[in-house]
Amino acid sequence: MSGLTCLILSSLLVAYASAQCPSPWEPNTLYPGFCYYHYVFPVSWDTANTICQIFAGGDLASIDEFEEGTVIYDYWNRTAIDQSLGYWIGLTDIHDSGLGTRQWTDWTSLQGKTNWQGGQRPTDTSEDCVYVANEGDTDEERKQWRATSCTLVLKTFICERKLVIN
Ligand SMILES: [Ca+2]
Repeated sequence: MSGLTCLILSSLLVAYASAQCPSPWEPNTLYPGFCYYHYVFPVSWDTANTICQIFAGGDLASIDEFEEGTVIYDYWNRTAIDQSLGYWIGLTDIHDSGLGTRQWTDWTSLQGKTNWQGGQRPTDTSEDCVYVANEGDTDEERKQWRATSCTLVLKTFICERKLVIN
C-alpha cells in the first residue's frame, strides 16, 4: 500500500470514527448525527437542564419530528428503571415574558410540531416544563407530552448531543 493510499484510508477511518456517538450515548439510527443519554436518577427539570448543558455537553432532548420522539421513547423504555414517572424533555417557557410560548432549550424551532396530551397546550402558568408522560393505552398516547413544575417534580431525563462530523 502506498503512503498516500494509507493516508487516505486512515483519514477516512478517523472521519468514520468521529461520526459515532461516544459510548455510552445512544445513536439515533433514523437521524445519524444525534446522540442521546438517559440519566436514570430523578431530578427537577431545572437540575436536568443544568446536567445536560454543563456535564453532558448537550441539551435536554428536543423532539423535532414525531419519529425522533419514537426513537427517544423506545430508548427510554429499554433503559428506564421506574416507568411510572415519564421523563423530561427540553421544552419550557421559563425564558419567555409570560406569553406562554414554549421553546426547545437547544434553540431548534418548535414549528408547531407538538404532541400534547389531549391535543392542547396546557395554560397553567405554574407549569412551565414539559415531560413525556408515558400514560395511556396505546404507544401513541404514551409518547404524548404534559407540563408541570420545573422545580418541584422529579423525573429522569434524556440529554441530546449533535455529533460534530469533520
Ligand atoms: Ca432533537
